[in-house]
Amino acid sequence: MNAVTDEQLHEQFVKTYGIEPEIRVTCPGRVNLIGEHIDYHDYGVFPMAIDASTVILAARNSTNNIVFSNFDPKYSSWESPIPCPWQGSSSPKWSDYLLCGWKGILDFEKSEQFGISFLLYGTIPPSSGLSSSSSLVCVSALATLCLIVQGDPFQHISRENFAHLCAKSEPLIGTLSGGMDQAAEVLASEGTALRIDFNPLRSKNIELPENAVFVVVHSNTELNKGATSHYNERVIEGRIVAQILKREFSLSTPSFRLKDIQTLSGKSFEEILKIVEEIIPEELTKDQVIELIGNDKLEECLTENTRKFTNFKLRSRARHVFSEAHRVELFESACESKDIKQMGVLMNASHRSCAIDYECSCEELDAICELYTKHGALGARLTGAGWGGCAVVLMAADDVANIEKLPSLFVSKPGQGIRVHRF
Ligand code: GAF
Repeated sequence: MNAVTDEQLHEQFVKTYGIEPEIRVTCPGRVNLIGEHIDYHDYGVFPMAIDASTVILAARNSTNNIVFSNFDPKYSSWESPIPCPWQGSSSPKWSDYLLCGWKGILDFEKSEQFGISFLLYGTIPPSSGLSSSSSLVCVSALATLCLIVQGDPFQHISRENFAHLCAKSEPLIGTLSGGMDQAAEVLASEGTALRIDFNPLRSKNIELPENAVFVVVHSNTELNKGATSHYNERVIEGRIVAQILKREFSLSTPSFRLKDIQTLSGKSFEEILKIVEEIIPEELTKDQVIELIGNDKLEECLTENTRKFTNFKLRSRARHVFSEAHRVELFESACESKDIKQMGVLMNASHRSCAIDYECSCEELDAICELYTKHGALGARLTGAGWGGCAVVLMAADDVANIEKLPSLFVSKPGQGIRVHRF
């Protein structure tokens, strides 16, 4: 679809609903530069918002219906009278993501349901690892909030709490995702990448070196159909590792964070890594996990949809998490000292770790990374959940001409976070 102007969207809203929109919310997608699959273990990540975005126009209506329509006719409209009984979906459509954000805010505000009309338009390629789904949750949540409260919504709830709320609402559609995507989309500032940390959620803006160019490249495979199940499997494997670490290091709660372990055990980073390699088994069946940590602890790890898993890879997953967390720290330092070569080295190592230890890459993503590296990329890695979708490539500004003929999606500059316009 060609880019649509604000005027066209406005016109479409009036034509569809016969009323004027009250609010426009715009939310960017994100590209994660490094720190993959570690947000849900409370480790820091390094994303930036991108120019592509999702836009929603919204108004209260007097029909007592919740109505969602999409500017793109390939997505059919969705409608429900109120009270709408929606509680989640395990095979989500675009409208289910909107319902997550809508429900999250109504619950938070303890608000009655009211008639609402949404018109959506988006330029973030779906199922591409650029977080189009979280942007749907965020625009819907913010539009709903703005229809409930007056003035600046972020005076009512901080951006951090809002991002956290959106992240907590999203698992209603079945993925046990962490909080990176919503945080990146809500907390981003134009011109800088973000270092985001969790529990509690916080972020700092990080200037990227001027000669660093990040290119987003589509592998031309959408996130594969098994991605949600693979993702949830990784989350559960991590929770099992955290249970083993809790027992081994006498932690008060299951934790993957080396800092927590270090504080308690007084051991060095290297000593702990060595112990972890020794005490975490490579692979266990469900029965073996029960033998090791007990059925009650395994139950604490599982959710209704993940009870079916019967085999768990643990040691290589833990290796990825610890090494990736360490790479994020090094990437931040390299960024601050404008060492783009080192940034590239870390991105390549991250991709290898994702592919080998975390097994979340695919042939097409590996091929894209290899192709760009052959053409002078300093670093190339999958971005987002993996199993399809996009890679992010780091080029030195002087070398960008080398890749002009390669299939890129866009060159990305750090974009602005979610924003609201009241008409
Ligand atoms: C998806 C999830 F939504 C994020 O929370 C994060 O885990 C990412 O995959 C992998 O780093 O985008």
